[in-house]
Amino acid sequence: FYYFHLDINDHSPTFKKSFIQLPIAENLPIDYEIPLESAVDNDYGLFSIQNYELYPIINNPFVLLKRSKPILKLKKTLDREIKSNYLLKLIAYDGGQPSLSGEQNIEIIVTDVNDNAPIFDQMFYRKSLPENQPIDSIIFKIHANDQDEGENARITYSIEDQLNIFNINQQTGEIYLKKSLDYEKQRSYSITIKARDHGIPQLNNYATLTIDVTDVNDHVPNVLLTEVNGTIMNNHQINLSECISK
Ligand SMILES: [Ca+2]
Ligand SMILES: [Ca+2]
Ligand SMILES: [Ca+2]
Ligand SMILES: [Ca+2]
Repeated sequence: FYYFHLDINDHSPTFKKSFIQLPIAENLPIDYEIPLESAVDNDYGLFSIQNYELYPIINNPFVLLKRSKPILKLKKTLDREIKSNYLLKLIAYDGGQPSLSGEQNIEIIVTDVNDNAPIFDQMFYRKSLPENQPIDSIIFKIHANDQDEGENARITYSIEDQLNIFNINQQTGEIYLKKSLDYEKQRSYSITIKARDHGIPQLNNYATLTIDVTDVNDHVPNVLLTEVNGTIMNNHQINLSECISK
């Protein structure tokens, strides 16, 4: 009993780990509680741990609940797309005069949830194409952006319509002409393009591409010859074989 009165505050509160990382999904509900490990102080009574504090005070989505052990409680919704990590400091104090303390740094890593659908740069696109546009040529490139990360942001493009006249590269969004156009048959096409991500569940969005087919002069050989003759005569000598091959 004599020794009890002689106890001095010769131990500081100590955390088992001075730094911990806590991965937490961005859709964690408000008031969710995350229990933390208590610090240890080998002194008795008041000289043992009396209090915890959590920093920073502002710009911290968590508050500290002080029960028998410290608990983080979420008070603001998280959004990984805005802020993906928080550096917090938990300090344990004993009741000595002056009090001794120990601290633990906590990195909150906000992990991604698929909460954003791909967004096209535009909802409506328009493109003019001559009716003699070569098959398999790239006629357009469409682009959508997804703010999530990893698979949640990986986009696959597809053409929804069954026209079978256009093809799309699922990864790049490049659109190809698959069949020849004919101004006399159809002057305009409207295709719906879907962008989906690879999250669970998948999210998607749509855009519309309107293609206007433009008329091309039927007398193509005459036009070409005139151009070839004109160009070459204005420059150097006439290459007869080139003229004939056209
Ligand atoms: Ca102590
Ligand atoms: Ca989010
Ligand atoms: Ca997200
Ligand atoms: Ca997404």
